[in-house]
Amino acid sequence: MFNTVLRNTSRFANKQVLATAQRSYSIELKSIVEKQIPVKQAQIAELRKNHGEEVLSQCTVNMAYSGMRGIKGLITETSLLDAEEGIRFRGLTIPECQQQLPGAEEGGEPLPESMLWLLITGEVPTRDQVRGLTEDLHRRAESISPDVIKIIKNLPNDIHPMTQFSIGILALQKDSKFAQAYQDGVHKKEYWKTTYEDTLDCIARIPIVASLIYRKNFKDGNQIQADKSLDWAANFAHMMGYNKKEVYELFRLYLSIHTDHEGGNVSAHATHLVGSALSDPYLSLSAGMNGLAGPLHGLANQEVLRWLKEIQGKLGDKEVNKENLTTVIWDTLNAGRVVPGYGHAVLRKTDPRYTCQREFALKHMPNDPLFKLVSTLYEIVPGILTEQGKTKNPFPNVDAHSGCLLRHYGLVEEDFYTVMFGVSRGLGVLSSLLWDRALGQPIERPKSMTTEALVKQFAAKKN
Ligand code: CMX
Repeated sequence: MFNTVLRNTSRFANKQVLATAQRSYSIELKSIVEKQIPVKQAQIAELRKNHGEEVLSQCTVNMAYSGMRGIKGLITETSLLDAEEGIRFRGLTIPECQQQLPGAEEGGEPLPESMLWLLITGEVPTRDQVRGLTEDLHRRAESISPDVIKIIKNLPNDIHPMTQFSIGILALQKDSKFAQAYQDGVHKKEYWKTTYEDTLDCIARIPIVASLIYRKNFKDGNQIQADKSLDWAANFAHMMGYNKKEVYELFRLYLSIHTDHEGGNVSAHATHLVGSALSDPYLSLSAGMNGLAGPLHGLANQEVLRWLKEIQGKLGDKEVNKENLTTVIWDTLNAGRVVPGYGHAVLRKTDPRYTCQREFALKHMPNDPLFKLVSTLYEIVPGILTEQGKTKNPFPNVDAHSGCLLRHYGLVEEDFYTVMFGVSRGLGVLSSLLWDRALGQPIERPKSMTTEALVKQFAAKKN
């Protein structure tokens, strides 16, 4: 229905009316943020006045040597992760988002624009607000610099798509309004305004960067122009060359659920850290993407697919049954490798992002052979990891499922999967960065120690 509405709008609407609508909608989002900023600032001032010296969390020596797991030392407003329950985006679980956030059609998957609105404002948008945001993003995408297209087209194909994506985001940086405003001597109270502009410009343009990388690396190299009658996610699928209704729905779901996972994960933390030096949103996001490109983080979706194919290769003509799979999983573990797509630094249950993708598969592709393999692995991997006794969480994470869905619809190039994750993650980490600027978060600079200093510290205590 949403598409039809959009199509009808773009077909019949008087251009001037549409331009007015775009302006008023985009200003509406910005003005909501503007109104929220003093309220949040006052809330924080009150909290700090009353509780500023209270201990939030302790840091033991073990924690310092274990990737700072469990130390509460960051403020991220957009989402919160519970070890048992999974992610809540501004207080809403994934099923609640699926129910409440406007989709392209009644009962359909949420539109990432709806999620973006929620992440930025904490409010569920109306259908009209989402439509306005979609139009605003289309308008912002139009002014992507031709230089960016040229840079991407000239990148050699043997550079990994994630590296190309990071380079592409850096190429967009020359249009940073924040960087320009800073050079012009903008007052620090105004930082958030150009961060807002960069955030929306960047989100509008990264699907062009990503789809161009895809077309160049894996297809005929020709850029497919945007279809402005489509929403942001469907248009991304379209620019990659996929135009089925089911693919549009998959993209909407995929690009909504990968947006945010509170602040401590590598991509969110890296974006926040780099942004804390007042590096602009493009520089910050590119840094986050370099973290997402690690195999223990976002690249795991690529690794899962490679591993599934490896399993299929090893089994050959043998039946895919629990016994055969058990042997293959132990082979992976005994080779000193991780089972990709399983485990998590915070979660201790099956990731709800896995569950909603599984539900999508059950609804749209229940007989897909790879989905059956993924499902059988779900039945046995947790038991094997528990038996091995190392991982704190033997259950699947988001990356265990996403590849088999994409592959089902013909998106077989697993080297590209993390780029899709990155396009989505941009929405969450840039929304957070916007609030970092709005709240005047300072440069991040935790204290580090040397082992020698710690040894001395404890020796001194003993004496
Ligand atoms: N397979 C095998 N061993 C695993 C494992 C897995 N899936 N998950 C954890 N372990 C091991 C760890 O490597 C570690 O071993 P050592 O003691 O030998 O170093 C031990 O179990 C304890 O690890 P943990 O505390 O349970 O997990 P961490 O918080 O250190 O790491 C994560 C979390 C995600 C990096 C880890 O579970 C992992 O490597 N998983 C596989 C890769 C993956 O799917 N990453 C994607 C995560 C989601 C995302 O960010 O996109």
